[in-house]
Amino acid sequence: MPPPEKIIGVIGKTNVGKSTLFAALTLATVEIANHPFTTIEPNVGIGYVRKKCVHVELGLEKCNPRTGYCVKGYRFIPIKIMDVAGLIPGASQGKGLGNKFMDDLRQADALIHVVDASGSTDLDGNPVKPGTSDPVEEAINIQKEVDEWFYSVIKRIWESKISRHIITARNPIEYITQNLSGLSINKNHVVEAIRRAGLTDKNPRSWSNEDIRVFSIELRRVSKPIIIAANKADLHTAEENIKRLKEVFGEENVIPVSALAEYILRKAAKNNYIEYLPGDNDFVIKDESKLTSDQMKALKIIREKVLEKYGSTGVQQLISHVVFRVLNLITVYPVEDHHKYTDHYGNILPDAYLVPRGTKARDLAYMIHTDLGKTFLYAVNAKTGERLGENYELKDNDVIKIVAAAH
Ligand SMILES: Nc1nc2c(ncn2[C@@H]2O[C@H](COP(=O)(O)OP(=O)(O)OP(=O)(O)O)[C@@H](O)[C@H]2O)c(=O)[nH]1
Ligand SMILES: [Mg+2]
Repeated sequence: MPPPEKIIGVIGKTNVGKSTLFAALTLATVEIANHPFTTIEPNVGIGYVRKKCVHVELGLEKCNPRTGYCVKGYRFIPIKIMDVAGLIPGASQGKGLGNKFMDDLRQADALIHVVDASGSTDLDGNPVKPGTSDPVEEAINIQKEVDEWFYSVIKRIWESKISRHIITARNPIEYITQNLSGLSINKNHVVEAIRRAGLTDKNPRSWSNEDIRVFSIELRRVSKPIIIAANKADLHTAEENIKRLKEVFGEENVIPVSALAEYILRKAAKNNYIEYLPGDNDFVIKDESKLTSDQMKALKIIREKVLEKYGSTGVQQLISHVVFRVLNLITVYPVEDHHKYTDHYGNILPDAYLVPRGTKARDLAYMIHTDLGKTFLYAVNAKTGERLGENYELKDNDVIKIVAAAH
């Protein structure tokens, strides 16, 4: 089975641009024949992280991705995105679409928190004069809401199940992990949250309510880290607010974006009006005669107010940051023929897997096929020809062949 799929959730209050960001992220700028549908469910779709393709490093002319696509030496690797609707103040108490929100959120491995950095929507999502609403306050409020929700879910599971059986559980940490696995939580998350909560030396059997609360807040941070997308950066009132957001949440946790600009650029690229690769700092107009004067004007504004000012629309940088830095995934390319870098149909570098840093050669074998994992003999580093044992820790951009006893 392929690597466990990570899901990135998009959250935020009403009207900040969640759906625009989701639409931009899931709009591929090229036709992808083998993946006609980018939307899996109405609110779940495939986005793409951009990465220099290893075929360039190997001196190959091209590759044949089975999923995603490769343009101008950049590989666009699929990743699941979810538009999580219905987060309003009070959602954790079951207000609004609270339950649907919780259901979606429990699956997410990381969260993009879209904030209206231009300050043109109030806390309830009503439009107000740009610059009059405070995005810092908005961001703090929403994240508090997420923490409250998370705590309420953990507390419920704890009271209804964990507290009764943990007394007899042989391994309390395993037992806690098991009961929280529905929240996309693993043992590493639990251990790390316990450490951060300062509860390492206290047996979970005797945790107080306050201990459970501190633990659950740390667990949320570890298992569903939040990155802020400071959206509507194209509006002039955003600049000052972006600075303030960075001061409060940390430089690396706030990324200025214009979801609308990215959406317009991708759409125009897809229609062949412009040449633009998601993540680029500029675009080229292909045929001016195809564009209306309004469209020309919009493109000019995007160039001046977004690309020249921020170096990109920020959308591609945002998703790359979440995948490679926050989730700490690396890219590995499994192949069957380590001389030609192909599968047995002759497709060059057909797969680019996003796997957690720390994944071993044998784990990769299991991801490709259970049989390959079971009968694993050794792996081959296709770049060097070197033989690798089962415990070899995969490195970013490794091209790997697995050799197994029977397959
Ligand atoms: N100027 C500007 N407007 C944007 C941007 N992104 C979204 N908008 C506008 O903001 C409004 C709300 O966008 P949506 O994407 O529907 O927001 P949402 O968060 O999904 O809203 P709900 O689903 O109602 O919670 C729309 O009018 C968008 O065109 C942006 O980057 N810049
Ligand atoms: Mg929406």
